[in-house]
Amino acid sequence: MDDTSARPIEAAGNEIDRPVPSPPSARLWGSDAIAAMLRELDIPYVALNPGSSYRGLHDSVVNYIGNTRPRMLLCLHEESAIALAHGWAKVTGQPLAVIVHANVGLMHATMAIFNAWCDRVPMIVLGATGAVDAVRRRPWIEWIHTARDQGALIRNYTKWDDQPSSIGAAQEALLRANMITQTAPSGPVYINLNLELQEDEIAAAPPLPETARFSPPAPLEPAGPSLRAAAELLARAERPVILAGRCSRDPEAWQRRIALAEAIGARVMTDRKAGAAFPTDHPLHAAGPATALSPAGAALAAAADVILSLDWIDLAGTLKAACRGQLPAGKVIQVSVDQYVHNGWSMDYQGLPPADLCLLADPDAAVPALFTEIKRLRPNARPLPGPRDRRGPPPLSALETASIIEVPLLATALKKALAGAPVSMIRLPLSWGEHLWDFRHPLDFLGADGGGGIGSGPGMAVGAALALRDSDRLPVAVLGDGDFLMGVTALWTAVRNGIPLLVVIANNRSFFNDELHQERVARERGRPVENRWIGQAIRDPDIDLAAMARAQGCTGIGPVDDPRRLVAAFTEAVAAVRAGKVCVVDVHVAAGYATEATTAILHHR
Ligand SMILES: Cc1ncc(C[n+]2csc(CCOP(=O)(O)OP(=O)(O)O)c2C)c(N)n1
Ligand SMILES: [Mg+2]
Repeated sequence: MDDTSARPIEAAGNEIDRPVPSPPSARLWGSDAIAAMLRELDIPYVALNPGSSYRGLHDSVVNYIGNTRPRMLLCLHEESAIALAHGWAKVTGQPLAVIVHANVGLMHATMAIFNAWCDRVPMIVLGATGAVDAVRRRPWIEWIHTARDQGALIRNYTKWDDQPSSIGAAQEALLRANMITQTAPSGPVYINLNLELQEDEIAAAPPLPETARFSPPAPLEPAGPSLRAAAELLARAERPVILAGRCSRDPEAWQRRIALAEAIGARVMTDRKAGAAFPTDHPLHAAGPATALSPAGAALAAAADVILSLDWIDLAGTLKAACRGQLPAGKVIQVSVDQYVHNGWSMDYQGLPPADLCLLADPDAAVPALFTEIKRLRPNARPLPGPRDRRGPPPLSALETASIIEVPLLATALKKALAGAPVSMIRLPLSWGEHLWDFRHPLDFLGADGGGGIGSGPGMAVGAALALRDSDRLPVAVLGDGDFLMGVTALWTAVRNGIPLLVVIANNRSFFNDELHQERVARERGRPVENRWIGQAIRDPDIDLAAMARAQGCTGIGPVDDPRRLVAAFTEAVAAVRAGKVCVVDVHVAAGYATEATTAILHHR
């Protein structure tokens, strides 16, 4: 499906953590049968942080299935384990397995699971609980780590959870989990394995189900009157706009989106909350990728006669802002299956968008069907507009004259150091402007964290870099210092497992996003904006972020605060990553966001 899929997933770095073989024995335990079923799902890795509640399953993964497919990836925090699976899924569209300890491990994992839920990515989370039978519970600790309904902790932001009470039920639960998590809209699923189920001896391994007969369903292609009506609207449109939201990493689907836009001459907007969905340097690309539409993008959406949303995140809010609170004048076509997972707890479903036509389909399935119908109605495409004047990063000479590193200069120096080599931008910080980098392939940019939960950056970067390890792309994550500090120990897993990765820290020594919020409040209340940094700045002492990286075996460079040193620092970093290292460059940047983001926070646009 993408340029990593053809390569074997088991590659460099996988020779580590080989267990010595167990002596031959006819004895079996429940967790052996569960591990055997897990192996049938053919998932390459299981990210975990250990815990006694799943010591049975842990033993079976190591000693019964030999720590291969899945192979363990030890993480230093459960949030990192989930974030790693999240990053992996953003590249591959496929689930990894994660195991977390009873109660407390799952509690640590919750924010990351919420991020994965909001980002609609698949993953299979396994957990455990102390003995359900109270008579068998070890004193104290096993009582603390047993809950009546552990799944309740995360039920509001998972697609499904279960606590099977037999081996047969556990097998079925794993098959069902695998199907549900991969059916769009994707989302995390959770299976809680109680201690007895894992640790009771069993007479024989039950037969394994035929996994192929329990595959996730193929996405439905839209057809019939709604499809024809949508195609007619689009074929006749004079000023069509496409809002290209949550789309896949499939290069063929990418090409089909371009063909659709060209067939009707639609102006296309992209979103930085989602991965790259349309080439930013295409003449029809009109705005983004940004968190909110730029004024020019908003004007186009307001003036459009037909708006096609390809699973655009927060369509209602976007249209409301673009049309200054009014309903859009143009017809709206919504292509999304997202409503299948909307529930009463989480408002991540956003406002209710006006939709004159709804195609309950995944964008990848809907675009070819729409294209075929449109071509029938309107065989001749409109001429493309001239190339757009995209600003791009400041020129190299700016590094010579600047006295301080503004965030756009990171792009300038990175571009120079990469010298045209293909990269995947795994993550970009809030301070990154939409004009700084072009995306020409679905793996050029992977989007954001889904749930806005800070601390996911390092873990997601490791998971994405693992999925990109055998591709020709250099994985780059540009992270805020706050995000980095909350998840920094995720990097150890990358070093341990030989996963090359470049992390650039846009280190403004602050949780700066919230300085802007304090400024806004101060302005509203006529109070001193000079105080906005109090309770926000991460200074005195400044933290040596490169040393935190080095302490875990990464190459750590910085802090770099001289603009003239930036290209050399990035060149050294790129060479380190090419040599297989995890490299962190701590860059002291000036506090400040791109104009659009600043305006959005200060003026609530
Ligand atoms: C878990 C969590 N805690 C707090 C917040 C609120 N928050 C949003 S952005 C942000 C600042 C992030 O700091 P950093 O990563 O350094 O980025 P910067 O804004 O400085 O560019 C905070 C604290 C959050 N979104 N998630
Ligand atoms: Mg910061």
